[in-house]
Amino acid sequence: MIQDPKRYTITAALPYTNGPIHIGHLAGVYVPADIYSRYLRLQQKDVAFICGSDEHGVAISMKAKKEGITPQEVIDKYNGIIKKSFEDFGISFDNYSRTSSKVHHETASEFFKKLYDDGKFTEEVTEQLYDEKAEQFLADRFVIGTCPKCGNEEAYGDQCEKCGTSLNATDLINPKSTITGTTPILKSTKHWFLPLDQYDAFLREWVLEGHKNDWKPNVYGQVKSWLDDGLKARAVTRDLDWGIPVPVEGAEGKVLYVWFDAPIGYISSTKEWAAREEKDWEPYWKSDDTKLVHFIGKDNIVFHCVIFPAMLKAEGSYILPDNVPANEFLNLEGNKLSTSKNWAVWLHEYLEDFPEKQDVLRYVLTSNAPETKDNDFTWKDFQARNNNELVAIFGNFINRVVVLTNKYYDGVIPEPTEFTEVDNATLAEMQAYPAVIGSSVERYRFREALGELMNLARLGNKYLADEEPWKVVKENPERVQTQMYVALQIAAALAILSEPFLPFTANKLKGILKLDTRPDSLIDMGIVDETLSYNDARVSPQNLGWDDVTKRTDLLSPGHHIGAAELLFTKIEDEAIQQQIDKLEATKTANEAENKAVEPQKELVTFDDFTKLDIRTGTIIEAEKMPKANKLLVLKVDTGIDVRTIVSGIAQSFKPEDVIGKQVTVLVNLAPRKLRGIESQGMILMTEDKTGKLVFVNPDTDGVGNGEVIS
Ligand code: B3M
Ligand code: ZN
Repeated sequence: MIQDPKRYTITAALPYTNGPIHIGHLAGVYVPADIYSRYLRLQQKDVAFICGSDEHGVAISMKAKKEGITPQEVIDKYNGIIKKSFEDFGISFDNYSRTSSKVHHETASEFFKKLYDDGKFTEEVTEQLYDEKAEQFLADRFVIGTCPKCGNEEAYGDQCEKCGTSLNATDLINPKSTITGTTPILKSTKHWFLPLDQYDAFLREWVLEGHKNDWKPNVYGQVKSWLDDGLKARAVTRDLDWGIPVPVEGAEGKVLYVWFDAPIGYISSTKEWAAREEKDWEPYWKSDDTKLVHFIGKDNIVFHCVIFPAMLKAEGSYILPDNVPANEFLNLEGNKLSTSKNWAVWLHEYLEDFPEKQDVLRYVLTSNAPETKDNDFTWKDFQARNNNELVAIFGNFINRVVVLTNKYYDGVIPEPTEFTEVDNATLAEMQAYPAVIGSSVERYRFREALGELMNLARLGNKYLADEEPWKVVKENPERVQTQMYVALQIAAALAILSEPFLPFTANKLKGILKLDTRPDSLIDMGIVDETLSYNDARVSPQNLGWDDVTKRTDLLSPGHHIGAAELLFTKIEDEAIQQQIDKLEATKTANEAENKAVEPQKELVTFDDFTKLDIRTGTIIEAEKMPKANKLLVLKVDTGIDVRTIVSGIAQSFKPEDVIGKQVTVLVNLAPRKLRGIESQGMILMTEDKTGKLVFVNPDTDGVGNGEVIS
């Protein structure tokens, strides 16, 4: 683990631009990466927080085929949606690029060419899967089959997402083309391979020895199992029409494998950023005093801990990641998040339903982050954490402090009188929090870190509850000056220390406390006169940093003027949550309907068998519920032959009054049978709609009378 780095390159997995992003992306990758980057900046560190859209690969081509548009149109559409979602949720990248950019095509091509010229690839003509109907080779997500390692029947040609194993398409058992559904044949084609097996010793030394104490067990364990399974050469080119053309002779129609080019996207995005900032990009990727950290989800571990490091090692001039703190998966209401099944909370939709509540989602996803195991997001928990923690603890404390300061002192920070032991102990406890929270953040334990931040708010609430300034103020107003002064320091500490986790709240709170107000606005307010220079003015220093909470007990100094009270958080009511749960229920029903298996055909009957059935048109003329039977209706049906009683199991789909007058199809020569003592003489033919609801099978021609034979 690198000690005392001079700069930090923090990368977050490049999202595929084949769809919008959801809470799983935020929880798994982007909120943790943002917390870590914001924390480092508050330590005045030199940070490059890098990301961008991953715009090549089969996933993009499949989406284009599905939507009937070009891959370029797909990536332009979703690059914009994704970029905006990150901005909306305060994910503070220093640069967000895209792998369709010129700088990336150049960077990735140069990288490939260097390895090619240095003889780091093997060139092989191999048998690859080919779809004769679609007339194209099948790789990655163009082919699906059974994973040879775990038996997952929906493994892709390059990876099994269930066990994480990286695969070559020809490893799949019973492969099927996802383009035409046909079974592919094998056809010869030339590709360039990275002989991963030659990096086994390097990877064992670098990871299994070098990072056995500082990499997360879920990451370390996966890398160890790959190495123990034995690394195989891996194709780094593909027969595809969408991607970065292979920059060597004899490679017409071939592109770089998306997982070869995408991680290089971190480098090209850094280059783009450095050019804009007039900095040199190379130290961020080539200096040994740079700390490189990759934030990813667990399905990307093999690419970031085995394949990309082998590529960097082969190229020879790059540093290696100091850590890859991959998170596990977040589930939604007990089921795996799924873009294809629309089983997700999409970020752009969340903000429509919960405007201004970005931090509530950041808070809940961090509190429930799948840091060591898969975890579940439920709307009830979302509501509980907002109401019982953010509103009741954090928001309530701030509101009381600000209301009382305005009530007792017109918003001006009071001069403290003497400090009691409790006062000093409380301030000392507050001053310990930057180190406590920082220690968790530096070990990538963001749930723990956020829990400690909330303990600081609890400290403030306890202090006020124990000191009761609202009672003391009558007899001993001098005492209350100190009590409120102490409470206000904790409020200021929360404004500073919450910024990595809850940036919108931190800004709002700094605004209420006027923590980063320019002195000129204080002069406007007449709090300090114009003769005072900024340094003399008794105003809180601007841009208070993380460590100021440890160094000072006058984050808000006497005479400083805070603003009016404003709620930081508001309660979320049951209706808003029920609406989300109903939305998911509707998605589940639609999915079930879409995936509803068609009943298999019954055994054959003869024409004679069929002619025995006497099926007629009829009309329901009376209907009532069967007493003590919640599924049955007792109907009077005019069959054209007679009016008869038929008992029908439709009471859970129809009210009696809704079926009277309805024309129906009746099997009239079904032997009568007694149901709950009532003789039923026939059967009304029904079926189910997509949602599983019962519907009548009706003759669709108007004017058909009762008793007409249906044959
Ligand atoms: N586009 C994310 C995914 O597998 C993938 C990450 C690339 S990071 C270089 O969904
Ligand atoms: Zn598997």
